[in-house]
Amino acid sequence: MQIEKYKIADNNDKQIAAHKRAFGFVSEGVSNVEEMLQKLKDFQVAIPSWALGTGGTRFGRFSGGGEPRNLEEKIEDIGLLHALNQSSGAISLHIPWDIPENYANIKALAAQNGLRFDAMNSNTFQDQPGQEHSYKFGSLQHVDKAVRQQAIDHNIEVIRHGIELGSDSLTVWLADGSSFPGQLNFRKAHQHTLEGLQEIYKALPDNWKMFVEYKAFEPNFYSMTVGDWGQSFLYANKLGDKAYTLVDLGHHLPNANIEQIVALLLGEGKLGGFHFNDSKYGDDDLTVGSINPYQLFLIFNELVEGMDARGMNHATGLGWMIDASHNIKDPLEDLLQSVEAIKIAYAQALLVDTKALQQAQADNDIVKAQEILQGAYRTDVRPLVAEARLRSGGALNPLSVYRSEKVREQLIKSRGQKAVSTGL
Ligand SMILES: [Mn+2]
Repeated sequence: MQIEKYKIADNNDKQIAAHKRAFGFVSEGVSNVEEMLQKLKDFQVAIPSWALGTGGTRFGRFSGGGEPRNLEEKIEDIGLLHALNQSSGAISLHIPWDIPENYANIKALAAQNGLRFDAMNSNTFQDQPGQEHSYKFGSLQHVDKAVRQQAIDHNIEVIRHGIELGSDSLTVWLADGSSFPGQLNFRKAHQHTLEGLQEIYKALPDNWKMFVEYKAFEPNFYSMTVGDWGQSFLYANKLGDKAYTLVDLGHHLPNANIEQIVALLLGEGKLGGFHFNDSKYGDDDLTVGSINPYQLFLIFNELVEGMDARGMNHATGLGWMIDASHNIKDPLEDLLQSVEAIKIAYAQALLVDTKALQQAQADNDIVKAQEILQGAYRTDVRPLVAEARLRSGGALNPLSVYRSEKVREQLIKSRGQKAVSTGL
């Protein structure tokens, strides 16, 4: 389904007077409001193909109905989001869940929906039907060379699909590790993994990037072979200039200082991409900004400061993606909330008076530094984000249009109550 432009315009008309008042109020306090709106318009967040269906836990999965049944319907769903928020202009595919049957048709459909293809994601954490060797005891780290080769070949196949679609990056997340002391020789596991990544790296086209994603625990519970930013950074450094660390917010041990990790990786020129989500305990895959929006703001503050210091374009300098999939919300509503939370945190970070903050740091004026950060954080930037969206042709309030147009009801009508998306 599609939401006609006039319906978005009708909805905007009803809210425009209130919006203008709120926008006028907040924009008076912003010195470079036009520049800021342009940055907000340019900033796009990729949607992963696996976030469009209801996720599950190991205890169960509760489908909400009307989930996309194939790649075409996944693209249509992201097209819907993008029509509403004008900020979800990319899709990130997962192989083998989303192998295109016809590249030209898929590319045309994506273009119709205003979408490009973001990072490609490989999968060596599950066994697929007909697969020769099992990943039960790991993939690139495996003691058996044949298993390692199978995982290498799979990643190279993913790159080939990506080339056909016009993607320019590969994200490698490995579930490799061990669940019990003594199970694994750490040194050999590391060496095998490095050698496997090197083989995959060799198959990257010149203009591609490779993102090495880390995760502190799960599915393995004693050790992860790419378990933290230090391990990922080590691999990325050894691989070469096209390899980068990817930070997934949910992949840290509790209370990790993610903003500091981001600052250091950016400073070293090795931060490649981002997976947004939120968590209370671990890798909870909750809606971005739903638990700790202040941390999200602090991360964006480091991103903006660090990217500006290196002269990087905020919109294109790093890979921005949501990576969440949970059990009880309508996935499309969740994604609208997630993108909104990201843009709010970005807008707040753009408001930080960097010069004044640097002066406060130079003066060791901690109180002033906190006032500057929290002054930006406590500004209601929602009218700025909405204005940027309005100027791009989106909805002032995407969620209210989604609900008033009864999108989920229509998707259930056309796809069925029992339609279940591929993925986790
Ligand atoms: Mn991730």
